[in-house]
Amino acid sequence: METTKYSQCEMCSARCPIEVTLQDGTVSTIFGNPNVGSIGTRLCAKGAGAKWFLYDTEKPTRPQIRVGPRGSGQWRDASWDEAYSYVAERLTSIKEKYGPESILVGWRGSLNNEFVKAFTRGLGSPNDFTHNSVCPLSLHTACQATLGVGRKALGFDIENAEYVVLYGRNIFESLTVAEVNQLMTAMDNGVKIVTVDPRASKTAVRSYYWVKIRPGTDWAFNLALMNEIMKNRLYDENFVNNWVKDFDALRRYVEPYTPEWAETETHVEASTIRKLAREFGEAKPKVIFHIGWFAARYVNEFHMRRSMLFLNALMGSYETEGGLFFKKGLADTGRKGMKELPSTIEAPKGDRFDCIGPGKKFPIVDKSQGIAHMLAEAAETEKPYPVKALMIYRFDPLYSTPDTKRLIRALDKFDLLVAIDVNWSNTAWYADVVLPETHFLERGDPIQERKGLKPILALRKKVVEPLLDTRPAWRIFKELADRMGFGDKFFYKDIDDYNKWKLSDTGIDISQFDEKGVVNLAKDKIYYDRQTGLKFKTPSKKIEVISSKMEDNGLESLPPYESVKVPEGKLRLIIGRNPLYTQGSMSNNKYIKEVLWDHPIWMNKDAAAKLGIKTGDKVNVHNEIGSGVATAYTTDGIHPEAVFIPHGFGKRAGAQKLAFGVGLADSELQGVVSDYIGGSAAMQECFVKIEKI
Ligand SMILES: Nc1nc2c(c(=O)[nH]1)N[C@H]1C(S)=C(S)[C@@H](COP(=O)(O)OP(=O)(O)OC[C@H]3O[C@@H](n4cnc5c(=O)[nH]c(N)nc54)[C@H](O)[C@@H]3O)O[C@H]1N2
Ligand SMILES: Nc1nc2c(c(=O)[nH]1)N[C@H]1C(S)=C(S)[C@@H](COP(=O)(O)OP(=O)(O)OC[C@H]3O[C@@H](n4cnc5c(=O)[nH]c(N)nc54)[C@H](O)[C@@H]3O)O[C@H]1N2
Ligand code: SF4
Ligand SMILES: [Mo]
Repeated sequence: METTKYSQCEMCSARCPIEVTLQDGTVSTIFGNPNVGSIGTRLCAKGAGAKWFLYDTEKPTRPQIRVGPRGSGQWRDASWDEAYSYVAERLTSIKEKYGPESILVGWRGSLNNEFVKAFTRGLGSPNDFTHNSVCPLSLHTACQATLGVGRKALGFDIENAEYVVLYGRNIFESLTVAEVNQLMTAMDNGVKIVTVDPRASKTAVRSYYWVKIRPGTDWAFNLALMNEIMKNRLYDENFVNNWVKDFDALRRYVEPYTPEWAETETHVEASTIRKLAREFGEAKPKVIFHIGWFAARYVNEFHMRRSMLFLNALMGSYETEGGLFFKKGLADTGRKGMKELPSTIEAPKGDRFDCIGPGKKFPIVDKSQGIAHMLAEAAETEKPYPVKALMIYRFDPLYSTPDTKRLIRALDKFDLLVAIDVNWSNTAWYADVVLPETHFLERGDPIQERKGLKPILALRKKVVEPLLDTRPAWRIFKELADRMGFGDKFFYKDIDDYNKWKLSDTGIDISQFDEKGVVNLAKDKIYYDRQTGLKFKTPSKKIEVISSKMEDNGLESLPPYESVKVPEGKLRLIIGRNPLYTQGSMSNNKYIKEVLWDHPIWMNKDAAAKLGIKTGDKVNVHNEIGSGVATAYTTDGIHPEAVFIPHGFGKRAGAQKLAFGVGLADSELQGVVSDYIGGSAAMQECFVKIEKI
């Protein structure tokens, strides 16, 4: 018998709404949910790989307790009861001996955030942290310091834009289906894509203009663009007068940064910068300087992202058709918000492990995000206190944060490592206990509010019964909390009960999801009034060139640009995603592996020739942090200072037979360097030597 069910994909964090067809209870096809306009209707290759992942047998099939040394891969099966007792007893004794703050809980943002946060609060630890410091943290910090809101408050009306400027934002490969659809529609409408990238990505080659920039110099490029736009009064005066605080300070600041100055620094011709500035000025406000996503690249990332926010302000492109917009949610449709479990539990106070806070190394970083790559330093220095237990949910810090060897040494100082994962991550493989979560098609999760111009609520429902002895997050955290003596804080019976509680103030009933899997909250697009109604949440309620938040914390809002340098004889390792892998978590998928087994290292043809290297040669890639072997691919399509590999290869969990050891892991070559203000790991402050083997 054929049945159709609606859910959400979780092969990456875009969570595309899906329609799953079952034949006699077995998944036959997964497509996009046709009821959701442009964000539905299609899946990417990774989404299609979900079916293989469901029936994959190389993942943990029941709770595992380590019996050999850490990382040896020697495990024994355990019942849930035994695994919970093992974790709860050790957490309790660590808490008694070292205090709750010695327990760290790291997680990648997901629909289950609320259970992880509530659990950490229940433990009494101030130390939960997300994966964001190795993704968009600097961008987020820049948005908060400049606009008073986080990066997620903004969306992009790409379909109606005239120009979309992408700084490495590789929409066609580092993709979400919705954004790809939007950009393709925009291309049909005649949009001009300008891609700034040292490398000919698949987005760069489909662009109107590919700006082959010298890696790490986007800030200089933007300073010169602003110089040209301001000098020639190409900006939106009305918008600037209304919404930009200290505009004159910005004008004075960019004066020395002429296109000629930028040409030397960025290797982009001054005439190109002038031409683009003029074209943007003519097309405004329908110009989007896409603020991007994965900001974890350079030490000056924070200022680079701020310059993008300023450029959008000069174009007047906030809250306009074809520009950026504030995402709208339940509150904008006259409803009350959904309830969240953590808000019912008091947040623990006290110093954090990651040096966030006034007077600390990262005074303006959002502590609700945390800084994952400070793990090693915290364990090494034992400052402000020793850290002893690490619980990880849906995150693989041992693969996703820089300097694997250093982190392993640091993890060895922990008394307890617990991983809650659907698969064998590198971190799970190194843990003491693995609690396997059920595949996303086998479980329900909390309702998601998908904010946008036309917001919706989306619900993940169980599509098939679990095949293995796994449990969903709502149950794992509830049952662990029970064992730890704070089960009363997890008061719901099951996920349906929890979701009904979440909706209880909204006026929406859970049965409304039955028909389409989603509830549409608005018929028409919602815009705020551009003259009076924009929701910047800075103290001045404007876009702050001189940022109150920065100045209050002793940080200079407009510091001088510092020239970028590459050490003699070395090349900069730049990174990115590829369309078939999701970070580190797709490399053992049989469907995906059939299409892309390994990936070569891209080198500039001339730079490679100087080293006697040509396409197909095996090369040794090394530096003071680590080394590895790759196959060279030489091309004109990359700046001579750079070499490129995508993240996702060189995995180390022995149980993953397809992925194990295939390819080069960038995290084994990167040192721990931070953007000194934004808090992100500056992963591309990484230089390597390459030799032919
Ligand atoms: N298929 C797939 N899609 C994904 C993901 C995935 O894993 N797989 N992950 C999702 C996630 S978590 C994220 S954060 C996003 C990331 O998406 P993007 O922000 O688009 O990032 P990346 O793919 O990391 O890098 C994109 C480009 O940045 C370029 N680049 C390197 N150095 C510089 C530089 O100095 N200046 C400029 N301008 N460009 C530079 C690289 O050459 C690369 O082409 O993708 C999301 N989508
Ligand atoms: N060196 C280097 N480091 C990087 C990057 C890079 O390019 N180079 N990219 C950075 C970026 S942009 C990001 S976003 C991060 C990503 O880093 P992570 O957040 O660590 O992402 P993944 O590598 O996808 O690992 C996520 C883990 O979650 C598990 N998982 C997936 N679905 C579920 C689920 O439903 N439940 C549970 N419990 N687990 C699940 C997967 O099996 C996997 O082990 O890495 C960052 N780190
Ligand atoms: S972009 Fe692809 S992998 Fe990510 S949620 Fe959508 S279909 Fe799934
Ligand atoms: Mo990311």
